[in-house]
Amino acid sequence: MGKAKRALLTGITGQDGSYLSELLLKKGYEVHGVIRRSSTFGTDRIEHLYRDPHESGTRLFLHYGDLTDGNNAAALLQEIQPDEIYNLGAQSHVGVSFINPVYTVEVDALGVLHLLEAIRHCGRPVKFYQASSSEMYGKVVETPQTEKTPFHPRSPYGCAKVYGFWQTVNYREAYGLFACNGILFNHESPRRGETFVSRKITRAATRIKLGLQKKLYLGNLDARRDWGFAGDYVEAMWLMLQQKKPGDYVIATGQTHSVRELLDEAFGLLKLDWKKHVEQDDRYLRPAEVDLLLGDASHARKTLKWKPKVTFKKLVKMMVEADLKLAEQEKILHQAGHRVHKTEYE
Ligand code: NAP
Ligand code: G4F
Repeated sequence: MGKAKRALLTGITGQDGSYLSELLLKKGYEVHGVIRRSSTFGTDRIEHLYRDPHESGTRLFLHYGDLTDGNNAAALLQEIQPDEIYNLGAQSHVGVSFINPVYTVEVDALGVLHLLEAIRHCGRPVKFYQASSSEMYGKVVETPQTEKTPFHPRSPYGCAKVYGFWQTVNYREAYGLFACNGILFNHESPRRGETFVSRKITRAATRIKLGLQKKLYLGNLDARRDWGFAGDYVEAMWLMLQQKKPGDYVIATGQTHSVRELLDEAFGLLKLDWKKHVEQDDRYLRPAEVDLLLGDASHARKTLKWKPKVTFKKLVKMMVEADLKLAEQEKILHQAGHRVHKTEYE
């Protein structure tokens, strides 16, 4: 048996990091993930994968680090000697990027450069995946969006991702690095962060159903997104790094839906009328909005032989069912006298 491939993931504690770790471990990889020091545990999404490091057979290893620290990137490469790096770490909330633009750029733009520089100087061939985003299309100049569609970012997050995209292309062209951009359109799951609109809706709808919450406050209901399932999308990331040549790929479903339609679907599954529960709140409006995203993943379909398996309806159902279970557990706690409270701030 050959030596197991070694992957290094930034953002391993995030939605995509957890699904990608599962996939790579199944494929026999040794997986190394970067985690940030925090005053509370932030490893819920990978708890089911983690084993005590002293246990034999452990293939998931965690290392402290931060994308803002270039020395850390170089040291991790030296220590781990990975074959593949997946850069999933980011301040990934578009709304928050308007509030913390400089920090967002330090992590989402310069963080990419730190990793590329570390690879360039490490003296080994390391394949690199950059988590680029459909947010780069912003004020879209054509629909659907492909790898050839020009970018027009509409947020500090979008601008930072454009920087990371071009620096990845640049290191590929200038230094011959095997570096790929996945231009991923919105992808969700029961593990999605609770302040992104899909999860905010499925969490609230299920809590409202069980009497744990009365209202849901949202921003722009007219925005349209191409929403897919995160579990499908991480497979495309891996496929990109298994090709003969590096490249850039749009990953999307080719269907677009409005936030309103997402509300119809989620509340509809619970036989609730969302109009009775949802109120608009200007706090959730952004200084500039991305009105419509719709991706054309023909290149990935043809070259990677990748296609999404989970439809919009199936995705919303999966999220509603998972959140209903969560709400039921909350209700038991609530009935036992525990305080069940959620802070809404994004
Ligand atoms: P996510 O759930 O928000 O996870 C982000 C991850 O980045 C977390 O593990 C977080 O760690 C880590 N992180 C944040 N700041 C960091 C820093 N300074 N140094 C090191 N790590 C840091 O995001 P996701 O949905 O999994 O998305 C993964 C990547 O794909 C991101 O780069 C995102 O911008 C990009 N993307 C996402 C989508 C989407 O629809 N989900 C679409 C296109 C592109 P903590 O757990 O400690 O906070
Ligand atoms: O769920 P969202 O916050 O996702 P957004 O802004 O599209 O960004 C996500 O997808 C990107 C890919 O295109 C990723 F790169 C990025 O990291 C992130 O994962 O918002 C979706 C839409 C927006 O138009 C927003 O204005 O929903 C609208 N919306 C309406 N009310 C809301 C809310 N968004 C949030 N987060 N919270 C609301 O209350």
